[in-house]
Amino acid sequence: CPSSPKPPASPSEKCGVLNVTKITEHGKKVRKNWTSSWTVLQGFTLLFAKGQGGGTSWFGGSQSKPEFTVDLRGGSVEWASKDKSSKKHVIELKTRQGTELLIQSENDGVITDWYRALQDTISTHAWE
Ligand code: I3S
Repeated sequence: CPSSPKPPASPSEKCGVLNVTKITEHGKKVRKNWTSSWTVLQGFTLLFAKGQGGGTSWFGGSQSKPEFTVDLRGGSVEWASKDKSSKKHVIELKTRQGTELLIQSENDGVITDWYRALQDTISTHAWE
């Protein structure tokens, strides 16, 4: 996180711009709405802020309120199957609360790093 006030406190701290859409909310299917979001992984929480574009903002700045947060504890992450999206490099994230998100980047290095970070975070079970 280049503009973070302090260096990342743990390997599970990560941020960048990703394309995101919800596909299910509280177990119910919702219409896709792909948006480019400034995305931050902090501990067991994934935060999204809309339209941060260049990736130079940080939460706390005037235009950088988290729009949406996801609790990763007890969730799961996998590569989305082709029927979930026609896009390339799509991660499917399911939360214990019944929210499903698709997370995508055109850059496969970027998305692979996110996949690993999310997988690591979820698989530690360190919150237990
Ligand atoms: O799974 P879907 O319904 O094919 O998802 C596409 C739609 O959400 C589409 O918007 P409309 O609801 O206005 O048709 C989006 O523009 C597409 O990006 C969605 O599909 P992909 O394959 O890009 O996730």
